[in-house]
Amino acid sequence: TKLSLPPHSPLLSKNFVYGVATASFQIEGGSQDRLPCIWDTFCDTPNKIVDSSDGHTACDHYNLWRDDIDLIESLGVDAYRLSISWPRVMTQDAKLNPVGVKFYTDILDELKRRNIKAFVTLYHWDLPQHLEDEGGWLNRQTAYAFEHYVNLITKAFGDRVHSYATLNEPFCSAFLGYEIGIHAPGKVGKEYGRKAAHHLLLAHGLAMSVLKQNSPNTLNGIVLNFTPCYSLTQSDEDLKATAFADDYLNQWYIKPIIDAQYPDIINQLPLNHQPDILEGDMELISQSIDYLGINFYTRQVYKAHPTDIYEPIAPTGPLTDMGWEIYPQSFTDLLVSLNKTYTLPPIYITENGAAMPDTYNNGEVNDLDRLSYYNTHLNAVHNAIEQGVVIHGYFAWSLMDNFEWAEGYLKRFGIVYVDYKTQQRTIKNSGLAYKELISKR
Ligand code: GBH
Repeated sequence: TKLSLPPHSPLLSKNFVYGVATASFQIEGGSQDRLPCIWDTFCDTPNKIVDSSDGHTACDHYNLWRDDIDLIESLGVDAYRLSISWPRVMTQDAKLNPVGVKFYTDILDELKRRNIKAFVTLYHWDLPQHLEDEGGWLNRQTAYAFEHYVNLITKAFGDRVHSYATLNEPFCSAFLGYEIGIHAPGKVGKEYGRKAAHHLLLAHGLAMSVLKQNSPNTLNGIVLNFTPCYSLTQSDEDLKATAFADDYLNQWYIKPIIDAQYPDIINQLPLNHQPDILEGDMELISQSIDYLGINFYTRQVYKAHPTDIYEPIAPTGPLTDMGWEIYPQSFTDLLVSLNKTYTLPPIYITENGAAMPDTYNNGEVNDLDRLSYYNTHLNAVHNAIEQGVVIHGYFAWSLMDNFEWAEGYLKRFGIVYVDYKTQQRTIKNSGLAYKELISKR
């Protein structure tokens, strides 16, 4: 029932940053005070969300944020990673919405007062619906709309923020949202995914320029997710298929940022699947970042597919409630291999965690499986640092149970339990163990 690391681990030093993470649409509710976004529309579309739920109330953080900051403080964390709802802080005619801006400046002021570092993500998937109506991330203009929003909001926030991330997981927006359609806006087509990805990366680049101007003293970067790819066999065809999957799903988002180019497989794609890259785009995208945020949950095994290129193999090993394999070694392998492949700035693990069963007993929430996931994965981070990877912090996903996108409220990732009837929060045993680890440093 404890999180334990080797004695003298860098993860036990005071300057290693521990935090908890959330995202606006997943916790806030309070939708009456903001513009509609693509996730509102997606939730209103039949058969997209497993429990037919939506984000209109969620964890009611919109009203309960003061209590939630108390909760965050009580965990003893150094940092809180939150995201800004673009549709809350901007109006349809591209001006700041003072009500939305005040919601966040109040939160940021309160965090500052309590000495909790604010890690602010500027886009965690809640695109204003009116921009989607103009084509969303398939429209290059959306990148410029993002640049404009980032310019206004970072000026409004002034010096309240410790770190900015331009985007959370452009892979999810592009691939899940515009290529296979299981996330908002639910577009399906191989001709869409790469184009959306390029406009997202362009938006990142444009926003980086703004951040360098408006906010030179914050730690500015991007958050990418990685699902490391393993080949089922050592046969040439399986290895080749797996390498393709890795380039298509993972390297596609980091290589342009660090090396100013897409993976070579771009030349194997049909012309109408390729993005429109204009002069100057790759320079914008590859500007230096102060840190790289990495989100990690699981790995995936592949084999060659007779007609398509690669085929994912259904995992067998131990699984989380999401059906994702628990394979902590792949976390270490991923970090070591990224460090070998690229010249990287310091890394922050901006999300790691698991949906697992909780049992409520006498005011105690027992979630031993989640606790053990955290234990093995924190040790995986330790092992990566031992092998030379520079990692400055770790954020648990998530602070509390919340709207898990297409899974609705059925999957629980929190280290704090949320009773959605009463909105009561209860720190789970994993949360208590996290708190203890942090305080024992
Ligand atoms: C994150 O996405 C999000 O940032 C966060 O909002 C979300 O709540 C959290 O994770 C939990 O889902 O799809 O079976 O092939 C992570 C998304 C998870 C996408 C792992 C790729 C690979 C397993 N990634 N997934 S599978």
